[in-house]
Amino acid sequence: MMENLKFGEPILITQPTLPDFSKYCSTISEIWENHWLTNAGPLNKRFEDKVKKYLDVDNIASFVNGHLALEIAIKALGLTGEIITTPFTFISTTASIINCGLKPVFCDINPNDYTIDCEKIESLITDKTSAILAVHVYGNPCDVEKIDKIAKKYNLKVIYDAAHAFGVKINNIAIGNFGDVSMFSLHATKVFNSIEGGLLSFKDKNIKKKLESIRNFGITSQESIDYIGTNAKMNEFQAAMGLCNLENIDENISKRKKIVNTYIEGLKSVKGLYTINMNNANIKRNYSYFPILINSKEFGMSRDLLFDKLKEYNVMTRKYFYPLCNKISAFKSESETPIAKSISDNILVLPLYADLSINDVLQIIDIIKYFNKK
Ligand code: T4K
Repeated sequence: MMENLKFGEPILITQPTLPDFSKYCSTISEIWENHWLTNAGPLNKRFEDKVKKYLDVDNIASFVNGHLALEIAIKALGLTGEIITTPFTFISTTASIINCGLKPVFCDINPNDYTIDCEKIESLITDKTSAILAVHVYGNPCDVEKIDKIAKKYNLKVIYDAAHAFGVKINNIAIGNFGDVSMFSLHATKVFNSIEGGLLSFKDKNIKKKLESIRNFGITSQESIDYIGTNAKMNEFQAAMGLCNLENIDENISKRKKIVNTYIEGLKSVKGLYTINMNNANIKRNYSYFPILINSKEFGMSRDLLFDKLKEYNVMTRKYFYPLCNKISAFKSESETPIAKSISDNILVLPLYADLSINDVLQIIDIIKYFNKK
């Protein structure tokens, strides 16, 4: 152990961004004035308006969390049968399909940015397929043009799990404008948080009422319940956090960018360690995660051993996303997705959050380099 490299306190994979305390207090003081806590309150409405502008989309609805938003999107689009999706994601994506009584059909990913491999989608389409649920994993945009072409050809709906992609743009078009519906997670661990929270942006403004009704038990008016719904309303404390954090979002993303560039520069000479190419000029990124891929032979140590060793030095990394969603014990799937398996077995996500100091990043790089030399 190189004692001088060990952190005194654990460096966590992430740390939520919090607004100035007095700012939050003054925002929530409105709740005491108007005695409105949840169920589409005034702060919630203000938040929806502001975040819609920030995300540069035509239609938006807010939810208590991203996961329920995803389930509600599936229900509101009236999907049935099978949905083609990626196994390389957080379990929420797969669970949303299964919880709605549908079958996830797993498509392999591409090895460059780990999003769904569009060349492999068509061979998985059957007469039961109703949609493609793709994930902009780590904020890397899917090939939205190819997915759109396939969806049009086979008359499928497209949902993007954009949980990681808040603020991302492709060719200056905000990412929530692609597909039929996009889901953004506003969980504490995300680039932008409302404590817990979720958003759906959607193309067809006619589904707005349905989405809002399903999030409120299917109630459409005091005397009519037109859908079997759930309770997925964002409360006023969440909306207040969203409003406050929205003011700092651009500053946070630029701090994250600096951290990511420091990692990339510091790690580029490390043998057997690969990072995603971030140099596509047409993509505006949000720097939500920093994954590294370990080739154990070249690096001299497996991903799992590196994970353990970094922990000894108080660097808390995560194996996002391991296990793969088609290899979990709770859900048996026969599908084989070799590229996703190899990425999932060798990926490690390094600590990244706006307030992580550059000195700490440099120290993490030194620790990784130290193991690389051994
Ligand atoms: N789709 C995708 C692709 C997703 O990644 C997610 C969520 C969803 C859908 C569903 O959206 P939500 O329903 O969550 O809005 C975390 C998050 O809980 C989850 O939101 C996220 N993806 C996933 C990738 O990461 P865990 O199990 O890793 O969380 P946990 O509790 O281990 O926290 C991670 C680290 O963050 C810890 O080191 C501690 C730190 N932390 C966490 C919290 C909550 C803090 O420092 N403070 C905090 O308040 O899932």
